[in-house]
Amino acid sequence: MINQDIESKIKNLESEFKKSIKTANDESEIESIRIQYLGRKGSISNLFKDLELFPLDERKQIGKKLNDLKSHIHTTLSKYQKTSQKKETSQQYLDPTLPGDRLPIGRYHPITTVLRKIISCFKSMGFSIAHGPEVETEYYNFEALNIPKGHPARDMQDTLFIDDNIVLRTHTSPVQIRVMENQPPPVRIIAPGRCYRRDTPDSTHSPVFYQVEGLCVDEGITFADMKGVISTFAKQLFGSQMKIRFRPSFFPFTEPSAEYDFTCMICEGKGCRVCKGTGWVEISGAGMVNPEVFKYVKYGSERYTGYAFGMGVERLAMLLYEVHDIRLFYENDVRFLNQF
Ligand code: 2NL
Repeated sequence: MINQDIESKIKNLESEFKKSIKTANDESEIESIRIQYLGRKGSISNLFKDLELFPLDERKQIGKKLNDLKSHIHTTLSKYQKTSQKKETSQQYLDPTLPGDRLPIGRYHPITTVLRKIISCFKSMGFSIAHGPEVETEYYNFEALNIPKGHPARDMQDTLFIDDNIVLRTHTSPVQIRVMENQPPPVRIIAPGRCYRRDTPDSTHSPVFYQVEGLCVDEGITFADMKGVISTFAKQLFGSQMKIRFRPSFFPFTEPSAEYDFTCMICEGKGCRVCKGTGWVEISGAGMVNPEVFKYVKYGSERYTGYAFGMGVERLAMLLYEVHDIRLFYENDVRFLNQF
């Protein structure tokens, strides 16, 4: 072999390498080119073996050329390898055949769902929906409901004060007072909304809660009308086997007053832990509007009678969904909220 032969072999190898690296499509093709040129039995190794046939001075000169080619091949291969890796990950990311990401879809908060059920039930019985301010005067929150200053009910309800005379409403009754102030009978409304009390949170108390109050005033309205309305509501929300019962009670704004219970929906009245073996669960209070309240809104109590009732939305939601801690509704833990 003569000097020119091996030099042209080196040149050919270089141009051959340049061509083949351009056709390499992925990492495995680049790897097989690497083995072909730089492997232990590859083209570069073979040429180094040929080198032994040359005298020392020529060996140095040709060896340098061979080393240059070797390092050129080496750096070119690693460049290609890097860009190929990038290309492969970005191709994966953009692969249009992959299934799409599911869009997160929102849902109603369980309290909202129950509130909507309650509202649609009373709408179907001819009630209108009334709203009012959450920040109220003591007059609307207490006075007009026959709860005078110093009355134990004002302490009982542990009120949150904004200012002298200004409170966060402790119930939605002030909405009903405002409606009666602004329109003559007949009135048939429910007032759903947020209320506030200075309670320490526990499994059954939250300082923020929802209430729905109902009010019906007209000529000849009786306690029996209210029993019919509440019984229809109980059956619509919990099922047709629901029964209701009333127990005597006292509120300053109603006379007579009662507390009402539903059949325990957990054990269907047989007696269980939730109803403490009684078969009944307490819902809330109700009664005939006290004529003292009618005086404040200038309704003639000779001509008109009315009933009013309240209900706690969280309490109904807890019974409907078997939730044992009211605080879960206000912690916004999506693991809880996603179950509804
Ligand atoms: C409860 C349940 C109740 C009323 C609310 C009411 C409203 C007006 C007049 C008379 Cl404007 N009553 N609402 C009546 C009975 C019960 O709420 O347990 N409250 C302490």
